[in-house]
Amino acid sequence: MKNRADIAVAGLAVMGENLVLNMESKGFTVAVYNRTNARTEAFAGGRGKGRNILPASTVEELCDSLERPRRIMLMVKAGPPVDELIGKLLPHLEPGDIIIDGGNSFFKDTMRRAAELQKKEILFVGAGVSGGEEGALHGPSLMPGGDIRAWEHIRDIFRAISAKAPDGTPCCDWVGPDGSGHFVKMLHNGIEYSDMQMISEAWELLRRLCRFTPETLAALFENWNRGELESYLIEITSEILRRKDPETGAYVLDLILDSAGQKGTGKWTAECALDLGMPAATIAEAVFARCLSALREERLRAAEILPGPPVPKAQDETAFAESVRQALYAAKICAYAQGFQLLRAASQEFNWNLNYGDIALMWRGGCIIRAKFLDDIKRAFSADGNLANLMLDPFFAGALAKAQESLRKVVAAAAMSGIAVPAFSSALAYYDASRSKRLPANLIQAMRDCFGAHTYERIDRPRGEFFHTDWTGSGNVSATSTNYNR
Ligand code: NBP
Repeated sequence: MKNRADIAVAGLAVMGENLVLNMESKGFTVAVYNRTNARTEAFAGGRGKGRNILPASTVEELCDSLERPRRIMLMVKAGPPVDELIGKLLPHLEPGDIIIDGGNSFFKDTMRRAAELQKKEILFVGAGVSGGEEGALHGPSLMPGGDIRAWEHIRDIFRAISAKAPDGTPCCDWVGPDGSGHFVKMLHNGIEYSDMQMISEAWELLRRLCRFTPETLAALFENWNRGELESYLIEITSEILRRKDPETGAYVLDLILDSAGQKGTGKWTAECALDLGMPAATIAEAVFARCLSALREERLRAAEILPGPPVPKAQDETAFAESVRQALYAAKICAYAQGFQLLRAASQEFNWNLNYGDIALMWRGGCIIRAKFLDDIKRAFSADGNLANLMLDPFFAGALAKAQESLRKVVAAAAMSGIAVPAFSSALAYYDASRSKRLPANLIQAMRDCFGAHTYERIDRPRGEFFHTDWTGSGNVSATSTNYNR
């Protein structure tokens, strides 16, 4: 074993431990530290035993055990623990050393830390790590961003441990400056929320309108996984549908309470969309859908009071199932279009100069939203790096032209049957609003001007000129001095 380690991992909960084992299996010597030393000892004497792992009981010992420049990857709970640990490490570091935060930190915290550490000449990297504990052990998707000078020192380790796409390309590339790596990871999770919600809505429609059995449904999803919807989430859906509880013999899915949890990255994505004024409505709907599902007691009470229509059986189940498949594909394109629109807005707002196609490639392996579909997104952005909206790429525009009718049919059938499909509905509304030459927003502007003298622009005058009408005849023709038009 080498005297000095190639890299350190601080934080030995499930993600940290698995990343260490992954790094070690690729030939790197890894120094390890955990705030509670008993965990370090348990790991070194357990899963880490007999491997090229150097346990450290203090941060000082950890820093001493590393090659220079030091590379220290933090795998601790996001938030104050990251600041606390960085504070403990700093006295033992030298200019040029590298701290990588591999946790799910909020990208604005990463931007703050990057700026603070830059003053101390420490190279800070915020790396999104996706794929859960399995990914950490066998190959995660890695999305590092921050001080570009760190990349040459961590590239080989990161690419070695990352997942590989079906063509062998590592699912890891440099994302961009300061908080961009963590932003991209957050966005990945937001998209994951919408993917999961839309798949669940598709399943609900097939179950209730086609009355398919779990076995038929599982076979259907398996079949879908051979086409344009091919993805990890569709694959696990068919496996989940088949799984039976060994004790009761019932399908496990039927035993699971319909109240969805969340850890907050979907909410962050929706908040960022609001902050940047971007219509990522389907991602936000997926977050709200989980919130509504969690209000189970209220739903049960309302179910006794609020009426809805009877749920009819689809007349041609095979045809309806195909419409649901196409609707899912169309809605997925709309949700990803929203995600990339948000990414573009963030890139412009923070001057990150992101490469959207390369980001799509990083998600092809290891992570939860891995899908064949991402290759088409890469192709779209390679053809036009300034593509304003994914839906306008010729391939996706063509796919939407084919599938939009199915999305309408399915949303209409759901509405007439009283089945809530918030993500499908919101994707359709996004599609239709995005292609509308004229929206009813002129009435909104008129109302705002009427009650608040907020002014409006006119279609027969240049943009940037603002007008006010004396709607009530009160003689007040002066507009508010604050420009509320944005
Ligand atoms: P947790 O998020 O459960 O964090 C536990 C770790 O944080 C332990 O090592 C704990 O040390 C350490 N820690 C805490 Br809590 N407060 C600390 C402090 N003030 N100073 C130093 N260490 C502190 O672990 P995880 O599930 O392995 O996730 C690690 C990171 O990776 C998180 O940011 C998570 O969001 C992210 N992530 C997780 C997944 C996943 O699937 N779990 C996937 C992708 C990313 P202790 O043992 O002394 O309490």
